[in-house]
Amino acid sequence: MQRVLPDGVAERIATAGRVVVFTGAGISAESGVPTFRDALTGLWSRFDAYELATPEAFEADPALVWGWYEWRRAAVRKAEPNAGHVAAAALQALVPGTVVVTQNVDDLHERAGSKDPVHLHGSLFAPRCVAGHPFDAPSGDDDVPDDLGPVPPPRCTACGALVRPGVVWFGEALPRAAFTAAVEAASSCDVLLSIGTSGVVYPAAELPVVATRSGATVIQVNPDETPLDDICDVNLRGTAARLLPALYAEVKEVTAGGR
Ligand code: BJW
Repeated sequence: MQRVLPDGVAERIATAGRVVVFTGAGISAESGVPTFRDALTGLWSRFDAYELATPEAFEADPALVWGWYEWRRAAVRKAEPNAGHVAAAALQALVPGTVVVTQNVDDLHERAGSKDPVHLHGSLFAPRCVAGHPFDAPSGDDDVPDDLGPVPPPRCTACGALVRPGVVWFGEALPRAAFTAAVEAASSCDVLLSIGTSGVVYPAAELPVVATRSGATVIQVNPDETPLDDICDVNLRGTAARLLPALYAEVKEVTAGGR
């Protein structure tokens, strides 16, 4: 396999006490899950994902926002983890102390075998009512049509309030335990891999900066430039499904004593 890492970086990862694999929507792009920057398709093409992911949008039109999340939930159910998710899980198994921290609300890291990924922005699979009661997601999602439009959200069986997606929208606080774990991991790691994130949504985008300030080596994997380029020690230009397996193979070779 073609080498992608500069000299010494595979050794640094292989011998790290702690590695943080920090991911964004780009890692799921090659599984067919659209990123936030991608234009939406079909019935959703006249909407902007960033504008739908707000409490104000849900308040103004709950059926519109709930329908969009149902459509996305069905799309994720049909998607499979790609080689990038698989390599992230393999790296976690290879280098003890590796933590996966994701901004994604899909479950592709878990399905690829990553252990206890930290979800900073919640999950498509944990809806709750607006008063905070958990709600059992309906089964039979595979039957959701591809052209699903607005759908009125269900009502909470405990209190009758509207059910909303269990995700973090703009202006909402990140789950405290997840964010604390992520900051702790970023400030104590030796290496942070920032994969497939535009690095513009805060406070998650602070994590690579926290790692840099703490003396970690920060490696970015992204086909495009991002605002994080300047603080990264290594910028690997390309897709996660192509570059992460190559990165993993180099680290594995080091741990096997091959270099
Ligand atoms: C590939 C690829 C391939 C493509 N391989 N790569 C400081 C400064 C300025 C503003 C703020 C600030 N602090 C807070 C704010 C406000 C705001 C914010 O950040 N605004 C900015 C947009 C300006 N932040 C918030 O509101 C946060 N809350 C908060 O701060 O609360 C304060 C508070 C405290 C106490 C009480 C109350 C409040 C919350 C942010 C929540 C973000 N939520 C979303 C939606 C989640 C649910 C859902 O999925 O629907 O999270 S928005 C969206 O952005 C989603 C993502 O997780 C997140 C990040 O996006 P990501 O993952 O980077 O995706 P993209 O699409 O942007 O980029 C994809 C990248 O992949 C690109 O770079 C491609 O090139 C690359 N790519 N193919 C590798 N194959």
